[in-house]
Amino acid sequence: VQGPVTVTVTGAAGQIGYALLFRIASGHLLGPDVPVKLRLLEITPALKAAEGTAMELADCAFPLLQSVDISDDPRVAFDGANVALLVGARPRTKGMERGDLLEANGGIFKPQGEAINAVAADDVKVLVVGNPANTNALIAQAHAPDVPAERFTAMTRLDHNRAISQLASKLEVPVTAIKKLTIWGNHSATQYPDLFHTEVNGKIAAEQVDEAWLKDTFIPTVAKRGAAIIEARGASSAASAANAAIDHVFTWVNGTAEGDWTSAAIPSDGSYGVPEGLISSFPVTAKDGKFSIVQGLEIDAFSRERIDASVAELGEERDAVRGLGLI
Ligand code: NAX
Repeated sequence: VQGPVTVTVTGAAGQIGYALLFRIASGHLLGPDVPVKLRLLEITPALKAAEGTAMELADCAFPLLQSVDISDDPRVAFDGANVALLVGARPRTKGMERGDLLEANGGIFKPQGEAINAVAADDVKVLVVGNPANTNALIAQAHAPDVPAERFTAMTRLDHNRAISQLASKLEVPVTAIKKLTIWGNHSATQYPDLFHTEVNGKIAAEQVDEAWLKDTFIPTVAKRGAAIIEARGASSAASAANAAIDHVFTWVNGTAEGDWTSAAIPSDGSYGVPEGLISSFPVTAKDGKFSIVQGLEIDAFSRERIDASVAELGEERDAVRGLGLI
């Protein structure tokens, strides 16, 4: 039997936190045989709410859950973390410019990066969920020079899962018939869900749908799904986001299936013309606890244009946080 894994969750009292913690504690993050120690980070005013969630966690009597600790100090919360889920972030509020948003998040992700560098376990794996996720991951990474850069990732798995679901519904196939879907670029409206390498029962997806649906329905539906959820539910996606975070880490630790890949935002090594160092979504496989970018895919002009546009946005965000002295 494996020893316990310490999982730190930030923004633990938020709505994603509420959907996430119970699944971590029930064994869905790492596997049904892996005991878990939870460490929750919240801002001081939300500590009481986090205590309430911890009471409910206790009331589940989860066999795998060994402990729950709560703190408002990153140096305490990331102590010994093997997995760090950075969910808490500063949302964009009315009238806020992008620069203000990036600066406010710099104030969160810089100290968290420093704390991870100082006190997390040597094998720490970091997933940033809080938006703007890719650039927040870049900020945290910049302040954790002793942690290998590739351990900082950002979440595009929700976009990936949304795209699979939309395609499955269009072609009236089960989601399990779909393999090798890719989300490229930024977790934002510029993201590019690519069907040109996706296989549906072994055949290329883009050849099974008409071009107008792909361009005018599929791509915008996936990219704007978050807004559609807010419109319908009156609150942003939480359970599906938590589910995607679980999927991202489970895949990272346990690997992708033979003959398939997934999407994750990981530091670019320059593949597919994405500038080195940008944390961009790619087609990735996972093996032995490491993500690798799938190599050798042919990118046609249609895809190239969309990948370039999303990557250009990531470059602008990087330049902006650099200009603010955050990286
Ligand atoms: P909530 O506002 O419900 O919860 C956020 C929590 O973070 C709050 O409890 C807040 O007190 C806490 N927090 C704020 N600053 C903190 C800090 N410095 N340290 C620790 N905790 C802190 O938001 P929720 O709906 O849970 O969403 C969380 C984040 O996920 C948002 O940034 C949201 O934009 C982002 N999302 C990212 C997605 C993705 O696919 N990458 C999809 C879902 C979601 O929109």
